[in-house]
Amino acid sequence: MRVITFGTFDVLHIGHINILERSKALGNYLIVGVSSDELNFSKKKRFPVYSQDQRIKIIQSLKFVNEVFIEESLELKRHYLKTYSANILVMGDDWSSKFDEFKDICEVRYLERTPSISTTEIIEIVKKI
Ligand code: C2G
Repeated sequence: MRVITFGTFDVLHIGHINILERSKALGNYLIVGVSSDELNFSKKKRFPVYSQDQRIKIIQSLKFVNEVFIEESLELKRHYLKTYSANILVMGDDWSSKFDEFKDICEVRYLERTPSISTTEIIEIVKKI
């Protein structure tokens, strides 16, 4: 089974590792769409701390990740799901119901987020040090 997931994965933390590990466990081939710097800027009005090349290299080096590509646009989900022949789309439950429209071409699963950690929180903590 080919599993696909998407994310920014900026300032990699245990919540990212947990969801990638659990995603892989749902199948045997894990594909990760890492959002581009431009996509982040358009969504959040700031660039990620780590550049897209760094984020891609980090995600590629994880043992449970098989393939990585750049997610250029949120509007291209269906295209990516088809291009990578995904059987299962996984996202954290902060995205609950947001991708249900793709249930016609693959299974859509929302996994529980790891509590009490996020990139934004890490940035705030580091700022205070
Ligand atoms: N995540 C998690 N637990 C946390 C933090 C994040 O399970 N404590 C999950 C999110 O739910 C998401 C993945 O880790 O599924 C990546 O999170 P982000 O890097 O914050 O990605 P996001 O900005 O949600 O980008 O097309 C969708 C976007 O590209 C998703």
